[in-house]
Amino acid sequence: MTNVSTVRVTCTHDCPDACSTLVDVEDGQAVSIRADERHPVTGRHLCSKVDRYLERVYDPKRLTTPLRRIGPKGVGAFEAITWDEALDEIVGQWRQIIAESGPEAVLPFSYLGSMGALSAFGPTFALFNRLGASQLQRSICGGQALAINAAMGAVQADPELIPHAELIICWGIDVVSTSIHGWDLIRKARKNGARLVVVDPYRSPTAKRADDHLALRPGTDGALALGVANVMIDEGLIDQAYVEECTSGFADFAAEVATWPPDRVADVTGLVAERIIDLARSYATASPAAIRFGVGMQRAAGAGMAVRAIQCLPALAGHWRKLGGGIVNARTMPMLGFEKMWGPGPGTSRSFNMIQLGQALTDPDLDPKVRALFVWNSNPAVISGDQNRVIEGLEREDLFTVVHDLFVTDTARYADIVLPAPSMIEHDELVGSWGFNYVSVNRAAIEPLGDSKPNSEVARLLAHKMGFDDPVFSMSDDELIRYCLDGSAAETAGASVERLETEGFVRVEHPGGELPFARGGFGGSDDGRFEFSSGRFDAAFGLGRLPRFIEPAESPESQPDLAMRYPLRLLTLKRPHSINSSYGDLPVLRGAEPELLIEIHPTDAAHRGVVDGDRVAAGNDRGRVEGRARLTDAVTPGVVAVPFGRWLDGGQGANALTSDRLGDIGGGPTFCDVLVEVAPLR
Ligand SMILES: Nc1nc2c(c(=O)[nH]1)N[C@H]1C(S)=C(S)[C@@H](COP(=O)(O)OP(=O)(O)OC[C@H]3O[C@@H](n4cnc5c(=O)[nH]c(N)nc54)[C@H](O)[C@@H]3O)O[C@H]1N2
Ligand SMILES: Nc1nc2c(c(=O)[nH]1)N[C@H]1C(S)=C(S)[C@@H](COP(=O)(O)OP(=O)(O)OC[C@H]3O[C@@H](n4cnc5c(=O)[nH]c(N)nc54)[C@H](O)[C@@H]3O)O[C@H]1N2
Ligand SMILES: [Mo]
Repeated sequence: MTNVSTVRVTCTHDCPDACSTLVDVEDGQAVSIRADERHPVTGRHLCSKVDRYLERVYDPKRLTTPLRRIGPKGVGAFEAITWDEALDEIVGQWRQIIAESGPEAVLPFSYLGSMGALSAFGPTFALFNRLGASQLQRSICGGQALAINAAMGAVQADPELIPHAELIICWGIDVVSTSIHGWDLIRKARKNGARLVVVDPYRSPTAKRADDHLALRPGTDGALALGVANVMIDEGLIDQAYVEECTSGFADFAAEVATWPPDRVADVTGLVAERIIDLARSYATASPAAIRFGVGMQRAAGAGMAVRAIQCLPALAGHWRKLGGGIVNARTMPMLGFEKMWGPGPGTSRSFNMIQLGQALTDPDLDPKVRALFVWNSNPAVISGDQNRVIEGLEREDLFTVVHDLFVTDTARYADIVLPAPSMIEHDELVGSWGFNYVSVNRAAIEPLGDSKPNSEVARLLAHKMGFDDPVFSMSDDELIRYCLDGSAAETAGASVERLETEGFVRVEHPGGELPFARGGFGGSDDGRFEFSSGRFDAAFGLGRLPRFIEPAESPESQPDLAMRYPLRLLTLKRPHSINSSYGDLPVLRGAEPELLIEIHPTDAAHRGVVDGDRVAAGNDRGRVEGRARLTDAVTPGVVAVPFGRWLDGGQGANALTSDRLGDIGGGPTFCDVLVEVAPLR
């Protein structure tokens, strides 16, 4: 008789939706994965990637044993070894490096390959804290808004209320591709009569479906937001009572905003003045309007200030008074209490921004040099800024690199030791979300493939080999889940272990309820007023009290000399059929996009003698990417789009073109604030 069961697993991909899935298992083998319809956000369908997730689980290239490098770095020649051999080698190397150079010569590197609490923020942090290793600043993804919200209190309402909105602005977010269940909510709103406006330099799948698409120049969102405020104030379209009762600093803000009339905004953004005026009028008069701003707009030098300016708009219009109004987003991850797992706290203040890994590995003046790199949950050879510098660092013969992953990624090719990791259906996990108000506990649906071990287990094994006996290293995954939740904000909000065990997922109340700011209640100020002018903001970021426009770091306006050689603005775009680089080598993505396509406007192509389908290279002083030209008006003249997240077997991807320059706030990236030139390859 076959043994059949169904196990509920919350998706741990780095995605706002955090879907609830049902995995059918026969005799220890997962045979299908489908949506758990009970979950209000997941509803009836999964995304195009997770629909085919079992292909990822059982892909023939999945790692099943630890590996040791036997060829030159980057080639990807390895031999299988046992866990004991791998752990001995790692601990032996670390001990020697620490004895010679001190523990800061060790650098942990991770992001959200799995966003489970144990995998992403678990005992691995305690391990490196205990070692006294260098710290990593993890601000590559929306670091700007994260920092502002940390300093000023989160300015957001429950995204599940979107269907109540009359107007929705998707601002630098491609919901159709990156949060398909967020799109379901927008579709509901549109059925109720809502209009959708998309602010995006690219005609994304979301923009294609919008009532109105404002294709502004990359990195000019701050100017657009100030322009919208200008028109609203000028035309008397603000909610006077809300401004008086629930905000402060309006007069100073109005004075700053007065310097941004539509004509000036048009000059900076490339939009026509009338459309800016229209946007302001429809935004102000909708009852209410919701803004969903994305991570996509947080990749330019002034993106932090743009977020700050956007946050001013609902306060001006009083949209916070009504269900579905304001800025919609949610974040339950920080409610899970994972800091408890971090043990003694950092042993050093030396810290590197993950966007600048290339510098950290190649800077000749660093003392001590980074001599050991431990990578889990991330693929820095593809996802970090200035790829060529990252590769130069990874190629160093005197760098001891360990990579823990499910596959031999482009980063793992440079590793001395590779460790096999399980997929999300193979281990227990506590999962929050960065888009909706849910928390869940996963139980393994199948045994880990081969000898693969979850991140938490690898941390325990390495800690024990190092002789560390902190209690956190003796807790099983189940104990860690209970330990995290105990006394956490998630538990207080209803997500007890007992409920999670029986119900699978629990909706936690949005902080502040359905109308968090209807009468003030903003976190950053003592009196709960929204601060148009803010001493706290200035104290936190040193950028003054008011929002203002910070221009792109690389643009024809800000760097005319550079633009003589590299006149085109670059967008690096995520793929619908991948999650960052995680499906980079799988048929799901390769089938959908057999080739790397470089999208260019027909006018720019004609100037360069490029016709559709030509082999071309996009390049600048940092590097170049080769692909096939796709002539399209999805980009405006002067803009080029390159896909992000493919593996190129050690070749170069979108980040060969990007810089590792940090943006204005929170150490965020500037990956769409880049100049390039495109030339035919003949
Ligand atoms: N299918 C899929 N889903 C994903 C991911 C994935 O890789 N694939 N990644 C996940 C992750 S980690 C994240 S952070 C989210 C990100 O999801 P989103 O927030 O949607 O971000 P992106 O898809 O990076 O970019 C969205 C849009 O921003 C635009 N954009 C670029 N620069 C600017 C600018 O200066 N101003 C404005 N207004 N728009 C700009 C781009 O043209 C793009 O269409 O998606 C998550 N979901
Ligand atoms: N140019 C440019 N660069 C970008 C972006 C962009 O839009 N343009 N987007 C940025 C953003 S928003 C983000 S979030 C980052 C994403 O950067 P990363 O978080 O590094 O994302 P991935 O490339 O998906 O790499 C995650 C890796 O973790 C592995 N993994 C999955 N589960 C586990 C597990 O349980 N254990 C271990 N050990 N490994 C696991 C996966 O197989 C995969 O190889 O990239 C950033 N870089
Ligand atoms: Mo991200």
